[in-house]
Amino acid sequence: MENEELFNRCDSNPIISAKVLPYRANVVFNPAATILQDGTTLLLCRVEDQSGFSHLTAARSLNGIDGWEFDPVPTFPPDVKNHPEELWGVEDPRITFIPELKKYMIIYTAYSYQGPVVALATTEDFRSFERLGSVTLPDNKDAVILPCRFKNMWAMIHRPTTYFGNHIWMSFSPDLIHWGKHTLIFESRNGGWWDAARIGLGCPLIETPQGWIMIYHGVRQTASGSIYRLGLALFDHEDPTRCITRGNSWVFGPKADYERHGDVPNVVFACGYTIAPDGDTLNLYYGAADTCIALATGSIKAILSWLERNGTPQGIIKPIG
Ligand code: BMA
Repeated sequence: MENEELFNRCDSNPIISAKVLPYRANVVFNPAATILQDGTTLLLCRVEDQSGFSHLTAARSLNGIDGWEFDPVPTFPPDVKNHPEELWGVEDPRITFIPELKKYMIIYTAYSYQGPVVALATTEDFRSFERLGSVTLPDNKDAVILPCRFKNMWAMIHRPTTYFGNHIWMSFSPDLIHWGKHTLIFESRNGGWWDAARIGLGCPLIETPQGWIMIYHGVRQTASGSIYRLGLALFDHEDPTRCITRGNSWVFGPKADYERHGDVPNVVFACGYTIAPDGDTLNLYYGAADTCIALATGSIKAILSWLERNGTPQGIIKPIG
């Protein structure tokens, strides 16, 4: 195991906190991220109000670090009348631009009366949205749609909670509404591992010639609560159900004060990144302690090389000791 920092925290962290929002809220965290056609960085932030429910609000910045302009009112509030599954709010969005549809797909957690479900919406401009509704049963969250079809089917990664734990699955659909061919692709580990208590997808997968990089969160349960950290894995480019290699150690965990202290201490939770024009620099936007938004930068090349040196090649899914 190497003592190498793959991600560097931005000096102006945390870059967004509730006090800079244009309206009163408790916390702002776990944003989705994308670069718009004019080069603006857009974050779709999860904002929790003082009822405890979350909605999504867009923030735009020219440099992706400061000068954030927020929509004056919630951009994507729960629509309980038409979508009862959003009763207790909408949380943790991820954005994928789908070239075939020429639209952004937003995939988010709808907090229903029966628990969290995965829901989809599309947009062209982050001002008007078309909801496709819920696409899973509860409990399910931490989902993303891949940007292209595989053998003519759309692919979705998600994290159902079952009697056997919290593992990552992939499902397929001809129309983005009806999903099947459910395949277990990535398991939480056992015993003393840092990612033994629970895992879930973090950001949309990162496409590289070597395969799809997954940034996922792993949870350790301790006497004083959970610790959320980030780990890495690589999936086959043609068959994204096949994990090629999995990093052994976490690569980013709570260290800074704003990650250690907040509404939920000891949490780094990434739902989005942007890639700089050099095609390599990764700007990772993450929620810190469920309270604010921070930024760390990394390099895709460095991630791939780290995985080669610090990963365990994965075969078919089998119990991990
Ligand atoms: C997860 C999600 C995240 C949250 C994390 C830590 O289950 O609900 O929204 O950041 O827990 O509290």
